[in-house]
Amino acid sequence: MLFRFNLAAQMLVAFVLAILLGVFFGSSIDVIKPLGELFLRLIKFIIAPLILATLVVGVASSANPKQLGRIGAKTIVYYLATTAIAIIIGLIIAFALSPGKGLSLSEGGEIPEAAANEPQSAVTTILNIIPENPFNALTSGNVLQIIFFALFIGVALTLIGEKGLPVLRFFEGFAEIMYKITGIIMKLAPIGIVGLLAPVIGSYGTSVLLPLLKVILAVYLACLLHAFIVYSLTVKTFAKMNPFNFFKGIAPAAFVAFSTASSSGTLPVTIKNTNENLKVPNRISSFVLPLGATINMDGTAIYQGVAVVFIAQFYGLELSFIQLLTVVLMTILASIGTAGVPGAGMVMLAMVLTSVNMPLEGIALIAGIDRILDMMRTSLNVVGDASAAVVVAGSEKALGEKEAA
Ligand code: DAS
Repeated sequence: MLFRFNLAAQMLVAFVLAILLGVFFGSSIDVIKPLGELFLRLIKFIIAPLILATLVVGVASSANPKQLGRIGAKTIVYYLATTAIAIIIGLIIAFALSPGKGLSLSEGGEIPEAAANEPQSAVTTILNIIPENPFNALTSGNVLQIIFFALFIGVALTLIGEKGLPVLRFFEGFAEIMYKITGIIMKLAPIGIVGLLAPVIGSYGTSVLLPLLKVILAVYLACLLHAFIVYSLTVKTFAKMNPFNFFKGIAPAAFVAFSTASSSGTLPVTIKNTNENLKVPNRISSFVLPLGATINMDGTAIYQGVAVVFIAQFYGLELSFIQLLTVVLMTILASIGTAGVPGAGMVMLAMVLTSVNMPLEGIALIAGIDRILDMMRTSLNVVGDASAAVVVAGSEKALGEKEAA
């Protein structure tokens, strides 16, 4: 019966079940911790190959503006700039609300060893990004070094052109395989949620749930602020479009994204709304939107910024300025590598946490509400893609142009 529900319902049922188990069995519910360990290990298991494949493809399909032309260059710059603004808004709201502050664990509770490492100096952090042996980086799961390797492969692939196509096709196939594996692992998320969250409730009580409401509030508030401030400004400035008309035009796709939590699944509606309601010619939307569904995820960046701050606060860990800069860079790269499917942002959160030495166990705290967060972040991802199409079309004076027959 349970498996007839869609994943969203299963994750919400698992969330409630985890709370009930934690309340009724207290710390003796720790016996099911291995279920949570299983889910976390599966997420760790795919991180390295997922980052390598998705970033190579993401960079290779967008790194060569001259190949993509003026429209491509404008699109990439817009995507990177709005994602950077998004993560900064996310961090500001996260620190303002401080969802993880004042929790029991921050008074000297056990901190998973991953986070115990000393924060590194700026120079060391930057130098350590460069792998002395990229294959060693892959086998040891050194996230920053894998990203460095993937970025170089992606850029080099665009520079060698024809000769690189077989390799690019390999990575495209590899990325599809990794997306499929991510989808399979996400089907186990309900089990992981029970195994991860029930012991947390059992040990710390339901007091840990209040901060989760603040996490939801922080993500929703940051997403709404980003949409109504940043996208209103960009469509008004670059396309002379009334923001009200923009949001009204893209609303159907935003609601589909909210209910499906999948940018890729919403893409047909996004293209339809952008072409028909926002008057973007198909020659622009057919390039900008599919690319955006793959590499532009402002909502995901906001979510990851809020999650990192919450997890650091929960474990009573400080985030240095260098670590915050790393979070900004990682979330931009994570949004390039995140698949447009439900829960992908949570899987890539492991990469962001690892890059700043935060414990992956922190994912346990928010896995239960991931679907609630995913709905809003995916909606923003889609609206952000549409804003790019409008801005690029506006800058090309192409809004409302007659389509070639
Ligand atoms: N659900 C993903 C999407 O479709 C975003 C995410 O998981 O962060 O955009």
